[in-house]
Amino acid sequence: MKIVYNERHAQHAAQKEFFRGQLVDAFEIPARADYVLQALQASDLGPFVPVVDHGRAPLERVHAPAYLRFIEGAHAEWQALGGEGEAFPAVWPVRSLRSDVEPRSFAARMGLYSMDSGSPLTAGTWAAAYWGAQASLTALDLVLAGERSAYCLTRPPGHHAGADFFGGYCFINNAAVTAQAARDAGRQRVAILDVDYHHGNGTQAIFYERPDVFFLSIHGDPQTEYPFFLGHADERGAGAGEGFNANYPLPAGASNEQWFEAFEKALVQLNAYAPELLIVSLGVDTYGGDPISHFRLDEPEFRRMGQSLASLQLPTLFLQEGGYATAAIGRNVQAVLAGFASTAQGQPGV
Ligand code: SP5
Ligand code: ZN
Repeated sequence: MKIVYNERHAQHAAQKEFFRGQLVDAFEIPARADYVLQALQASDLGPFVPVVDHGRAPLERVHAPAYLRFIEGAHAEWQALGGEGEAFPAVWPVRSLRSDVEPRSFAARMGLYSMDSGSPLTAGTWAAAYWGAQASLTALDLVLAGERSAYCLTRPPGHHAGADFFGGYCFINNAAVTAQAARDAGRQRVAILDVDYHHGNGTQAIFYERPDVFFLSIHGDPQTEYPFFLGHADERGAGAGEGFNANYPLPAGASNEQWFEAFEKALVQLNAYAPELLIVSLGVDTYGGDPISHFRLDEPEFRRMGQSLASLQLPTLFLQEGGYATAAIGRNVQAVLAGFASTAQGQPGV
């Protein structure tokens, strides 16, 4: 399986994040990708393919240009105001407040363009996120050119980022950018399967009213789990997109049996849609040892996940999302990819 690695990921290196009103050590750190890189280099997966710059246009097909400009310049603005270290938002235009006017205040724009205070914005955030999207687009190119699958090793992750806001450690929504690029390249139906522990609220919202990109997600119940405000089972799409969004929220602490029961239902739905491309938002924070999540998957389950995905017989693009048990992420990602790669083409689908 060809692998595209965002070598610039470490430019996004936050020290701290807010949690319960305190600054705690950041969870979404460069070592995450370093461990995956080591595991994949030591495996017989690969080869690694260099990143190709596709420019800004594919990002602007999903994200508001004003939002992208803001992210690009935000840390410099923060520094010019005397800010030190990473920048955090502290005020948001909720409900009766206006979000249609962009204030001049930097603090106000940080809130306008974000959903939480847990996503530190650093000097290198734009570069890491921009090149992460480029790495994702490069991996997409491989699959569009006929590769059975490709994996993009990147951070920061993407699935919480909306058309015009960051949050949940995410700034550019790589799954959405690649799904739109696949549509623009002529693929008629694209499915995005999000297996990260957290609901991919950004991806869901971007395609919620569209039938051409089917979003399916298995995640911790938003009643108790981040991102809290989206990801319920009754969110099935709207307008022309009605029926093309599927959420499988599971209680925190759900068993592996519960997880695979939901996963297999999602695969049946996905298969019935007959997409021309499958994009997997591959978070491995479903691992039992993850420090911020509450499912219980382990190496055999990650392998089984990859095998089941291969049985769909679809061109498949894997994009790295979450996973915070730093030392185990490499092993867990490798198990998914190896499970996929070891499952021969031509086996019956689900
Ligand atoms: C892409 C992704 O997985 N984003 C997850 C964002 C989660 N944000 C909330 C983090 C809460 C941290 N909780 C710390 C618990 C320490 N015991
Ligand atoms: Zn997650």
